Amino acid sequence: MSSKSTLPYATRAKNHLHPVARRLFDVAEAKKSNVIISADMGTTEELLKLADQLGPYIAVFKTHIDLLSDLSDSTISGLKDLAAKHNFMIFEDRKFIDIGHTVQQQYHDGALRISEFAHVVNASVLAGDGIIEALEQTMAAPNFLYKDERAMLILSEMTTAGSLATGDYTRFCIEIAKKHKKSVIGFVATQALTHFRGSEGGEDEDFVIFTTGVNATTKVDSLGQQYQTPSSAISRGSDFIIVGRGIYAAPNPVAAVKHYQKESWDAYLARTNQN
Ligand code: 5BU
Repeated sequence: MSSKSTLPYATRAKNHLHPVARRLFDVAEAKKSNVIISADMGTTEELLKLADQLGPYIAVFKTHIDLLSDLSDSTISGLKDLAAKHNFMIFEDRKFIDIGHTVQQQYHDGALRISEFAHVVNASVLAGDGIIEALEQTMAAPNFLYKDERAMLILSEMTTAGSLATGDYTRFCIEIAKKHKKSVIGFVATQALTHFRGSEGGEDEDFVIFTTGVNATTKVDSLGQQYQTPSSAISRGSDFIIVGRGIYAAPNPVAAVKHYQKESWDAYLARTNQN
């Protein structure tokens, strides 16, 4: 985790070694938003409509591209156009988890075309750090079109009841991240990970925390999902909150996203002593 979480995003943007992390913080600062919409839609039309509606209020648009029943060229080009129009980044929550050779194929050139549109992806290190090395190799290949525009997060905790991604597992994620700063910019985690002994890094270390399981009004769903509020997540060290149903299933998603934007931005200002 970042010991830099009390610093403003602008400062972190200036100092970060990774161009993708710099851009994330720049976008957050420019839009005064640390909200990521989890766009769990089933069709391209719904996905692009949501991206256009909520684009002005979010920093990142999170996809599960395999939920779409009609993925095509127009999905990918539509998403990229809207990301440019509204200045948001795209995070594909693919949770890669396989041998290195397979994940390279899933990430790049596969049916889902993830490397083409996703600035950020995430990977589980259940199988060790070979998966990170494999994705890093693809991202750094001389003929890779998006060099310096792609990065990953390690899935170090999960929000579901009974998750096994805790304790030593999470500690192992931190160790791996420290060894792969060329491609790993942080973690998907429910909180800052500073309570892990040895997690504090050197001056140049600034891991970004993306936090799922955020909802302002609900505590759980019927399938094991567990929520915390936006202000709780940010005050516990999250840098970007990820909200799905709390926004897209609200009666008025634009009103809802503005509510989440304000609550989590205010919590960020408080955490960084800027209020
Ligand atoms: P919700 O509607 O806000 O509950 O959606 C949460 C989203 O975040 C959904 O896309 C999940 O796949 C994703 N998620 C999660 O809920 N918990 C996790 O630990 C991780 C991802 Br990693």
